[in-house]
Amino acid sequence: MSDKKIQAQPPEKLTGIELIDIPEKAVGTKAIKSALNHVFTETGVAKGISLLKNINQINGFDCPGCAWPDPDEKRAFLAEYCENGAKAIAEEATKNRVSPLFFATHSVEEMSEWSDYEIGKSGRITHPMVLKEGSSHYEEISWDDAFKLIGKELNDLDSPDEAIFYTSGRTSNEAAYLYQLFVRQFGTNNLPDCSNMCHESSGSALSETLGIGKGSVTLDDFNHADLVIVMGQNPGTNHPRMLTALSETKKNGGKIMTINPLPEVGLMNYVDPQNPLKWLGSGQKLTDLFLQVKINGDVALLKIILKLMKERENEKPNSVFNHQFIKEKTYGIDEFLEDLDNYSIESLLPQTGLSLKEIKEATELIINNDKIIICWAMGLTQHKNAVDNIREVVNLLLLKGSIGKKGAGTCPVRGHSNVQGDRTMGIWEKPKDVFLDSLEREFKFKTPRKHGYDVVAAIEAMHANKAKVFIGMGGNFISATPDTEYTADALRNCDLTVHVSTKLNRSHLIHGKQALILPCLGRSEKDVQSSGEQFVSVENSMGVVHQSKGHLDPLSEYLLSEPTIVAKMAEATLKNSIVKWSDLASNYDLIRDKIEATISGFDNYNSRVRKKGGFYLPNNARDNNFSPTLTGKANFTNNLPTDIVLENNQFMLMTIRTHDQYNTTIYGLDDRYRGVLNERRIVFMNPDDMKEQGLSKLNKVDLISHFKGEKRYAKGFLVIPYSIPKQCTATYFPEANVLVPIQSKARISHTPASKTIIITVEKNVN
Ligand SMILES: Nc1nc2c(c(=O)[nH]1)N[C@H]1C(S)=C(S)[C@@H](COP(=O)(O)OP(=O)(O)OC[C@H]3O[C@@H](n4cnc5c(=O)[nH]c(N)nc54)[C@H](O)[C@@H]3O)O[C@H]1N2
Ligand SMILES: Nc1nc2c(c(=O)[nH]1)N[C@H]1C(S)=C(S)[C@@H](COP(=O)(O)OP(=O)(O)OC[C@H]3O[C@@H](n4cnc5c(=O)[nH]c(N)nc54)[C@H](O)[C@@H]3O)O[C@H]1N2
Ligand SMILES: [Mo]
Repeated sequence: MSDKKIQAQPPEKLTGIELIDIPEKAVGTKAIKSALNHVFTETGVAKGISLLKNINQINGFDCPGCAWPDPDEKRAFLAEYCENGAKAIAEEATKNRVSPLFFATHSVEEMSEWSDYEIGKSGRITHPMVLKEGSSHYEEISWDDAFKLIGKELNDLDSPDEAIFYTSGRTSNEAAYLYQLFVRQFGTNNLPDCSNMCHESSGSALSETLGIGKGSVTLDDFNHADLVIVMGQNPGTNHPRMLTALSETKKNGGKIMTINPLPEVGLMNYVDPQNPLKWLGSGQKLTDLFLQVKINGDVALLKIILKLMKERENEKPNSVFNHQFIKEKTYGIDEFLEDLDNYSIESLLPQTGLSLKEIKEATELIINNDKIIICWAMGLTQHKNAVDNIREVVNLLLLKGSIGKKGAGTCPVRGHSNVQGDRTMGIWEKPKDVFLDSLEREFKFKTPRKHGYDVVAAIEAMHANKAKVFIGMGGNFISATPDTEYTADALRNCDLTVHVSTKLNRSHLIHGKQALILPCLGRSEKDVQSSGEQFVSVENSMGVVHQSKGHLDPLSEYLLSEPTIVAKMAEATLKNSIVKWSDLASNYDLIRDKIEATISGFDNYNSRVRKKGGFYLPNNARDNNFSPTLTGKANFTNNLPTDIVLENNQFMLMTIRTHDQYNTTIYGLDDRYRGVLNERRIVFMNPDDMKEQGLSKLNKVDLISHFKGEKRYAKGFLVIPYSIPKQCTATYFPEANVLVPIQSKARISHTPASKTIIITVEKNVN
């Protein structure tokens, strides 16, 4: 191998931008055309039709696109998938193969110079592969030898805490449960997961305030809500099936308020994909009130609303607050109301970028409606004060008594299709003692009690040579995590890096001394074990556990299922385990029996999961019971607005997704709903800011982030004037992850602050 470091950032190449008018509506004919195009090009027509027929059907497989729930019973053919769900399955069912010959032809260094789009389009990995120390190319390895290598490296460590076991959110309940069991028997709680970078802030805030780290609403609540507030979320792209639920809210007379720095097309106008007659019209107006807030201005905005609510309640008692609910169910109201007095509307207003008139209008909507749902995603969770954001959302709902009743409550919209289920299964670096106690009872071993590393701490540990083996159950660690160059050095420090993957990605190229790629079955594929054909189960964003069963033939005879891979890693590593690993991996009913025995809410798991639509897990907040919190009641909290003050010429940068990517998997180079085609290296800016900076449309610039005197560079981006508040900018991840400092993370949840990056924008002189 040459001495040159393999590059960890995507290459700087531009791809030939074309700007188009921003569409007026989401979904409709273009979306259907784009979906079918992707599916048929990637998979071929016959396979494509078979895939589309089975996605999200009762006996089919769970769409790997997102965690939005399906209707409990009624599901129409071609209905409960969406353009981006179709793209997700097309990626998995692609005709393209990454075979041993492919790896023999392309060195690691060569592949590292490809864009993420090119890497992903190479296709599905067909064989287990090893990169030996000092070698430039991956080569084939037998499964047995791969597991032996893992067992040896893990057992050679001075302490189990020197190993990191990452999980991405596609892993099924069955695989996740076995994985955490293996890791804990090995002796560590180092189980960081993608949730640490995603909804961890929601989990932290909701557990503290409501006693459950998950949302409280069900899909049916959208039929009954008076008002749905969508904050920091772009469902038109990332949860398109949610638009159907919002459309139902409107049909039933409810209103929708959107709080976002961008007027995201999907939230403005929408066309029902099930009603082709409407495809040609202008669509249904979804958002009634749009607040174009500044990035990270949400706590300030909510505080102004809360202050106005308090003012009105003082003027006209009983007109705003739900006193009975507050008295019976909550704790800390007085302190909370007092704390509001520490802030003045005048000082908060500039942080929001809004006019007081707009905020008053929003407040009226909140005052005049009782059944309120608040939905949110990454726009609230990826800031330094992200936990504050969500606790402030809870404060608002508590004042109105708008939780634990029909048509009202919290709705953190999850990303990965089983990220919520993985946590329920114990994929967590901070497990609760009750859970560990039950593992000990069932499996007769001493569980580790010391909390493990989350994502950021895991990177820091590898960087400091405190961790030396990295195993990734799915995901694309190098591209999903912050501070790309720092994280790359961390991974390079390892003795062994292992990835259980379906598709080639950049994490295979930024490796430890030795590296393994273990290819596994995808969701859409048949999983046949010695006891017969298996299915797995997953939990959606609203706590419904249901089955998922693939129908396609596996693309290669060498693929193993995730549960099998975990079982074999365990057998190769653990010496005194009483767990019958191979029995569990050959019959997933046996895994579900163990889940039932150790995790509450899974009674009669095997029979209930076989019922149409699955079953709901218990949810105390939904039941209006907040006893699991420390005070035994729902807690009001005092929260902090942003403390970031931008200097002259500095901008706030948020890193978001295009309409053509799934996290680090790049489906295509378009962001159709924002009018950008064939280019990812762009930065959206306010036209007045551009003028002040002397920048014109499509000027090439470098983005430089500033953190505690350190500078980080992402070079070669094209400026696009866009409807975005002043001093706010946006670009895409993973390209911009290099700008996120490893230490820039949310308080409490430690989620990387990838939506509050302080940057300057400089003309690119090359
Ligand atoms: N097709 C597709 N579907 C996906 C994914 C995908 O990549 N592609 N990813 C999945 C995953 S893992 C997740 S977590 C979800 C992500 O779903 P989203 O959270 O919708 O994804 P982002 O693109 O990060 O969009 C964040 C939104 O928040 C807004 N925003 C940013 N900062 C702020 C702020 O400070 N305040 C407010 N109010 N708004 C802000 C942005 O303008 C943007 O509209 O989607 C899931 N579904
Ligand atoms: N700057 C910035 N960074 C972010 C975010 C952001 O908004 N801004 N968002 C964050 C969020 S919300 C998340 S969730 C993370 C996502 O982080 P990850 O979950 O780590 O990343 P993905 O891109 O979803 O992982 C894609 C890879 O998963 C593998 N894969 C796909 N399906 C399967 C399967 O069925 N089994 C297995 N074993 N592997 C499979 C494929 O090899 C594919 O390359 O990124 C985070 N990073
Ligand atoms: Mo996510």
